[in-house]
Amino acid sequence: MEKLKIAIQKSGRLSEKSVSILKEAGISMTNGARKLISVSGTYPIEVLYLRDDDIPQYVRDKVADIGIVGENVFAEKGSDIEIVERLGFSRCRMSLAIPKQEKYTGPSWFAGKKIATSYPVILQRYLDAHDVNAEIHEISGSVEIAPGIGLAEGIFDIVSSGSTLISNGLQEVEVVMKSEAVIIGRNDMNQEKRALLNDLLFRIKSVQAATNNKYILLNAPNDKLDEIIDLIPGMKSPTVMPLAESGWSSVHSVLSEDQFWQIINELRALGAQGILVIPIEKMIV
Ligand code: PRT
Ligand code: ZN
Repeated sequence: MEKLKIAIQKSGRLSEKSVSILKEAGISMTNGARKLISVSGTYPIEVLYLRDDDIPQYVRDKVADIGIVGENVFAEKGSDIEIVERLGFSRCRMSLAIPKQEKYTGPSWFAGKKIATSYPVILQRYLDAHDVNAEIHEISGSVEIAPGIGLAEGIFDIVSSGSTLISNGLQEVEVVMKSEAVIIGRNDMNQEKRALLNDLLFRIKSVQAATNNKYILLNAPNDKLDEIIDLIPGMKSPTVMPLAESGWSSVHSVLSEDQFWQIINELRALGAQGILVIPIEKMIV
């Protein structure tokens, strides 16, 4: 039987989440010890633990069928492969930054200047799109110190909170791309692997839907029932049951995390009481 080979980061910012996504999808690894390869007793899958930068190449070369990387790594090294699913974690952005005392005048500020980065492909694409001729100085780590030691006039790097830039006396001047963890793959997988991948994606989406939603129970005065039901339409429609006390009903539904606080306030304003909110483990829509 075919196995789906998935490459994930061996150790770094993506590792823990990558392992837990597989685990929540019901795929547990026989040796959690992070060898090069581990197999699952519960699913026809083989996991390869690699440096994130190498994953696109391994997928392109068919050593792995799919991989989990930051979108930034996909944009830099992912030619001939594609994003099959967005995972929504490890969000960050790729930005240009310059010393804070400099006055930024737009992308043309970089004309004729030296920019240090570990992402020359994405940067060159950006410079070309803005018709700017700058010199790219490729370095593999600690990009943020380059201006301070006179190696470059600006940098292009990953930014998350922005505190690394600030502590190095830099200001963020352009956000070139936003990034999140993604599953990458080839489009020429055989039917059996494609079926395994679709099943894995189905499981991952069910877990994601569940974490993005909450189960809600509340008591509603019957004269406000219609308005309350409009606020929490649920997956199909809410369950409504009469309470022992006349004039009241119990309403059960599903509520998305993003709308949560706003809707809770509206429900209270309509007289809803005894609101209980419960996490959902898996959700099949
Ligand atoms: O060893 P390996 O090559 O596998 O790992 P790596 O060191 O190349 O990657 P790793 O584990 O650091 O990051 C993996 C992925 O996490 C990246 O490719 C991004 O997609 C994503 N990610 C999310 C980040 C950050 N947030 C982040 N903040 N990657 C790096 N950073 C760095 C950033 O470069 C900055 O220097 O963290 C520093 C702190 O950021 P601030 O802005 O919060 O100060
Ligand atoms: Zn890396």
